[in-house]
Amino acid sequence: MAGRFPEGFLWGAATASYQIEGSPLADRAGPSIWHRFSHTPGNVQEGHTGDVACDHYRRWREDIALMRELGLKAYRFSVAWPRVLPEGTGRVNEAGIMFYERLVDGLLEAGIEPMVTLYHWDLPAALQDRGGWANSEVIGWFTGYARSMFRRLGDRVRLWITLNEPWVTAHLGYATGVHAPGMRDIFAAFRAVHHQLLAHTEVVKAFKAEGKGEIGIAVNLGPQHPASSSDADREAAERWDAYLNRLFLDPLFFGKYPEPVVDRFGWALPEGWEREVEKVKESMDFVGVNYYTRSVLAHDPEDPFLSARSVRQDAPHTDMGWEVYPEGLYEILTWIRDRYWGPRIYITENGAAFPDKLENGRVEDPKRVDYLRKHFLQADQAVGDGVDLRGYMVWSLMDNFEWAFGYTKRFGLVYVDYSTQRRVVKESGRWYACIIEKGEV
Ligand code: IFM
Repeated sequence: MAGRFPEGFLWGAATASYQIEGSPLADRAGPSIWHRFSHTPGNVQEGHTGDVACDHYRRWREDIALMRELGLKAYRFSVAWPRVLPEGTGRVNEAGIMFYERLVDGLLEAGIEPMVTLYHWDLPAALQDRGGWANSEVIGWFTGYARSMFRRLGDRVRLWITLNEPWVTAHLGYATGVHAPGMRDIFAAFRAVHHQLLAHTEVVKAFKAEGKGEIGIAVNLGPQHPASSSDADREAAERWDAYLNRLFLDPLFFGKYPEPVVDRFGWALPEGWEREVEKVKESMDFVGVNYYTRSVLAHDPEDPFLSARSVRQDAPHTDMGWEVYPEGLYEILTWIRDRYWGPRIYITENGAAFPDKLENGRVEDPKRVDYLRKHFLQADQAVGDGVDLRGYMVWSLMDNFEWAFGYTKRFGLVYVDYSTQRRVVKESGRWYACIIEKGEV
């Protein structure tokens, strides 16, 4: 099977600020919730922090050269809000914003289209002290910050993403506490859902009033399959589907929260929410899809959360313990096409972690090549079946700080030797460069 992607298809790679930049407090930047969280013992594997990461804050020129070597057409990165506004609101920190201005100019000079994510999890710690995403004031804070970014970069950046994986922010950050800010409060998690939806919408409105280009959201999605044909397993899978896949997209397209989620948590929608959520409908230009795997679910009354447990399949898994399931990408893309009337889509993340080794100056990673090839083919099939797919950002450009796993998981097309900061293009990176050049899988 071979696939040809449309002319102008945006092949790229993605990263995020806290995961690669390092120097989190440089040039008067404020601390983020991830700075605080990673410096609290017990939160991140092996006590790793983002203090140095890939040192991209200082090596960004070298990293643009690497992107050129790979032939990337686009590069998705995020802005660290506390570099631009150390306290989260107020006056812009010139040195912080200049870093991103230089990065964007460098990308454009190299012929690489920047795709900018405004929020990829590094909230200014000062705003967490005021409740973070659980406080409705965050809508105004986020809009103010976004306006500053549009004003400074809007003349050069065409592609914008408001929030990365808002479900992860709410679920892992506020419900299970595995991510910053480390809260375990399901009601705070729902407030974080609601406020992210409203903040996203306000920012889209601000963009439409002033900006040129396209703006969307990046959501993490994956098929939720039942482990058997029993009604109980089917319902367990439906609950997860509503909670993971539809929690943001249903409000954004239909102006309504998915019923199974509301029912499950005995969640009487707070006063005014039903009315507010109606207004978040259909405001953006595209859906960004972050796809990694699927889940297979069985009903489990012991599970306190959604009465469901995930059943491991007899199939290859990545180093994250995630099943390799390329068909799921086709399933998700065509599901979006059918359920939400065929919106424009970018794959804003897809990739795999494997325990790569640097040997004799080379990194052979055939499993990643195989993973990517199979996913590209599924994407191609979806394009053939009418999905309006415009681009594909591989996660990740280079190995980086994988949140609670620290540096123990390697997702990069480029290997990073953290003891020297040497970068080595992996076999998968070379292979990807050939695909981009030919425009064919
Ligand atoms: O590293 C993360 C990224 O920050 C968000 N999406 C999933 C990736 C792999 O876990």
